[in-house]
Amino acid sequence: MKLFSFWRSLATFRVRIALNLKGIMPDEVIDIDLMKGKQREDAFRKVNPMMALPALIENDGTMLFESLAIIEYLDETHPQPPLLPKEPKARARVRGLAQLIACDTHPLIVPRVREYLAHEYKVDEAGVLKWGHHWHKAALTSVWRARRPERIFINTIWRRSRPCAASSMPACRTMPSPARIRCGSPARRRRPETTRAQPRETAIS
Ligand SMILES: N[C@@H](CCC(=O)N[C@@H](CS)C(=O)NCC(=O)O)C(=O)O
Repeated sequence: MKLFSFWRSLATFRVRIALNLKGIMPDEVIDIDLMKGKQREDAFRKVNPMMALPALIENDGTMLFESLAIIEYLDETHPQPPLLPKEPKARARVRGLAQLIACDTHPLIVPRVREYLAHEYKVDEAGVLKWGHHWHKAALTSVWRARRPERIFINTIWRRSRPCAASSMPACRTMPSPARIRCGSPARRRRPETTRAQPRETAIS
């Protein structure tokens, strides 16, 4: 099994998490440098015509792309431990939460979209960053509001991504904290703009 990957690829992280949970180690991990546009080279276009990561080639040569499709394939071929709950409503909820990120949010902030905004519409770097933060925040706020059984898990993730001067992921510093959402008084709790760490660069694609 070969996995086409890049450290900055959010969609590849989805697959890497599933591989890890299943205890599957790909025979080869091939780096496709998104920052150098390697995803658009002929060799990779033959693997994924959409020119996006992740992609996976099975031992018989079958080429797979789209993170959720790959994750479903891994779950079907390696059923233990299962990635979805048994009960149909719970399964639909988990799929809904996954699609909220993978289908409704992430596609808005991938390199090809950010580059299109910059080149075709002449949006400057700060504008592109603002675009990314807007969609990340909208998605994470929706996931937070949709939480129910997943509450403990999301709480943990959220706490780790609370504003923190030491954070290496600037995008996380601008997320609303659960406390702000709960008490519904963002203005009172927010530090003045000038004292907050300013975002530099989004760390993921
Ligand atoms: N819906 C796809 C998204 C794939 C995607 O856009 N991946 C990003 C990296 S996270 C990419 O390779 N983008 C290349 C580009 O935008 O040029 C999936 O979930 O696999």
